[in-house]
Amino acid sequence: MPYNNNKTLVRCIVLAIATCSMGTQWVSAQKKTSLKKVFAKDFGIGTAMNTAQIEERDAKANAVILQHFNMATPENIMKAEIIHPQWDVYNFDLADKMVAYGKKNKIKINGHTLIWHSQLPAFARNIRSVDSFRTFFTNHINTVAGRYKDQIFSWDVVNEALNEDGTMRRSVFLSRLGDNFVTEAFRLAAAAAPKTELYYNDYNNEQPAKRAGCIALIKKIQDAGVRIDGVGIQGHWHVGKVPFKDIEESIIQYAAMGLKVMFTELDIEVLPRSFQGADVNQRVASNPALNPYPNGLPDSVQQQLANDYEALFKLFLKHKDKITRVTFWGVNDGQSWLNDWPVRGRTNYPLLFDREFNPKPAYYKVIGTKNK
Ligand code: 9MR
Repeated sequence: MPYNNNKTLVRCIVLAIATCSMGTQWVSAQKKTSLKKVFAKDFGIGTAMNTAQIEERDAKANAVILQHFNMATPENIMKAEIIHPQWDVYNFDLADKMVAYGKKNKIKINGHTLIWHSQLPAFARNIRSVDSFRTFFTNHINTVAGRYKDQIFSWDVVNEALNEDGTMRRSVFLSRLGDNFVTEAFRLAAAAAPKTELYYNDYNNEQPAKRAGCIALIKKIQDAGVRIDGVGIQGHWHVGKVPFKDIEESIIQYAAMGLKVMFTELDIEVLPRSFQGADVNQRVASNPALNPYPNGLPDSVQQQLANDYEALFKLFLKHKDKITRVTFWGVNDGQSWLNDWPVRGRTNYPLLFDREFNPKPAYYKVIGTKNK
């Protein structure tokens, strides 16, 4: 019996040492690599941040953010609905916290977003008079861009003003102000925040028809003598269907216009969906067939995801002279908006870190692109 007890004890000790050393290895593997360090000479590496992260209420997320990212975009809290809820009421609380977080941790903040048809406060949607709407538009940009003029690095001045065929989206801004509203937004932002970089941001603007519309829109701003510094390609793509050729062509064409090119909301989703893009108004009813991996991602899909991310970063590195930033739309899979869109309550896996904040195979492939 004592012999058996001893054997058990020895086994326990061996197991404890092994577990401990695996833990140490995991921690040191985590410690060793860092996205922002690996790509330091190539482009900035960003993440979207939600409220809990901005308020540092999520310690694990905070550790990952500090280790891997040197740029960040507030996922929601600088949108008009939150920052400007009523005609003469602004709520800068969380935006100020985000700015302070960036300053404290040497993370450059991209403001998102001044003018967007979605997440508009109800009062703005209901303004009927053109003059009043123009006053709202002007006050909003002056006040918000003005407040952060020396504190944030860049603004997505206008977000998603285009349809898939490259025509202007029939938004409340278009109907009240006409199609010059984009140029006017950039003119106001440039005056309110002269040192902040100013970008136009959209999804699917790597697709040929929408890209042509985007180029025409930006040319209009440039021809008016108004400053625009760059274009954001959001990068909401689908595993196995990442449009590499269109992305490369877009990087080349946008850069040829003198613009900085950036990938602003990158994620690669793995769940079934019958359309591309990121129009938040498109919704699909819940159905178990649309949520095939509630308990984990099969290896084959995990590998495909890793390969897509690898190919994407190889492409980014090939054009690193034109690309200034790559921002992921979230820190880890659990936080992603894609768990609730276009179908609510699914289990999606679109980012480089899993629900426990462990790096996924895609993470290692991305890091590995620098060694090839
Ligand atoms: O990720 C954001 C999600 O939390 C919000 O519910 C959603 C509401 O409109 O907006 C998401 O972010 C969007 C971004 O602001 C603009 N491009 C598309 C993004 C995904 O919908």
